Amino acid sequence: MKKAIVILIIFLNYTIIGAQNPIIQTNYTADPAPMGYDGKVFLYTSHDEDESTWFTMNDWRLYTTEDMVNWTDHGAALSYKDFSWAKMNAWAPQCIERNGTFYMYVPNTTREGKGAIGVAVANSPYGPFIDPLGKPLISNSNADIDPTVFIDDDGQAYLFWGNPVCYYVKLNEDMISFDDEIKQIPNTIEAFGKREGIVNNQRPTTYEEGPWLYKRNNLYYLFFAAGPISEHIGYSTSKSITGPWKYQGVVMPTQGGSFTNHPGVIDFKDKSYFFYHNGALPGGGGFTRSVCVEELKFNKDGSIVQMDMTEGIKQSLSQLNPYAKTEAETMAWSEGVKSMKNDVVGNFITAKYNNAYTKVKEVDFRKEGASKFTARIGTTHNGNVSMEIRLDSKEGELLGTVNVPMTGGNDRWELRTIDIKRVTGVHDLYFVFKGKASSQILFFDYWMFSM
Ligand code: FUB
Repeated sequence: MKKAIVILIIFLNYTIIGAQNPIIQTNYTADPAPMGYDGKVFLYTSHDEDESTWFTMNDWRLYTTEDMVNWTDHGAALSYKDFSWAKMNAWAPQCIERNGTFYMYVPNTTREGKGAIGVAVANSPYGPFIDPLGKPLISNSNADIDPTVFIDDDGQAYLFWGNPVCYYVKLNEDMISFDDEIKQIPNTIEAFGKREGIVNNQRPTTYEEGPWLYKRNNLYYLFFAAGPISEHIGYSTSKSITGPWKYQGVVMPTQGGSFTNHPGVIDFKDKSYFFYHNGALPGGGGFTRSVCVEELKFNKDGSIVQMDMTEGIKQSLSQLNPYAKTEAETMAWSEGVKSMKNDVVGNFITAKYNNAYTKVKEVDFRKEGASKFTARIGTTHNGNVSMEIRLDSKEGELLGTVNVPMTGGNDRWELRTIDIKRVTGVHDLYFVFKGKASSQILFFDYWMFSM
């Protein structure tokens, strides 16, 4: 009975009501680090491996959006293996742009077993990122996790990080070195609020980990994952980035089935957004987490309107053009789908089982309408593998069915064009994958409509 109720809740949550959270369903993701750049949100995340029972985390992934509802998977942007000195634990990252160069700050465990923060540099937000130092940027203590980077209006960059205390240092203009001494924000009740529950001398305040810096109307905000565990998100403010910080309260209470949480905040296209993670996907939990986003609102006095974890952002910021090539790994929602990458086509998706699907939100076919559909697609299975194109729900109006050619592998693809029932106006688009195989029913790389 209990199981049936849980299944019903998941069904109502994700299928009927059309939830957008968690925003990534094709992998377990955590520790969101959003960056607004060039009209897009670049969302870097850490990555919980499937079926993890510990923090089994090997790489950092990248997702982008222009509309806040359809996200494109760019695969792994960086791995701990890209740092010669690192042996594991690709934990919470953050990337920032300075003068056209991108700097990604990441924690790793060193080959000697110590916590450390490295920096990787790229000419593009998509990478490739390389380690310019060949050694950690910070190797200060075992508290060296969860870096957050911030460039103030005067051009001075700062790195903040740490668990169970918050350290900070001024970075040099090259962003990969520092001359200033490392300081610690005094871990006082005034700065971070008093921790509830069992007295813990090492953790007297709510500050736990995962700091994130943000500035609005000349006020600095320090968001952080707060204890006791299971974590909630709290925040402090200051008129100066070096403090003193004043604890302001809870941003998001403990919710969502993961014992950690992690904030990431940006302004994008005239709104502010709060990213976090929970354990809400099927199979999710403390070591199989998923990134979500809410719109962040402020009171008139600059304080933050406390948020619950919700179904997420339902209104797209702009409509998607179906007459331009769109990657199959661009989606607002999916079930039973995994993203993959190879050297032949880059990122693509595969369907894990019959009736797996992806949804693309708010596609504008315009008054003129479309009557043809093209996809790069393939399968390793003989016969009866197809992809249905439907409108507005998984069972909605059928525009057409692509019979998927047996190409023999995801290194071999065919471009298929079919006639479809004419479609006009704005619709959510569903690709529903059909086939009898028990895994990897088909491979799907990109699609476009034509008139
Ligand atoms: O994802 C690994 C660790 O869990 C992060 O570094 C913390 O912030 C917590 O989310």
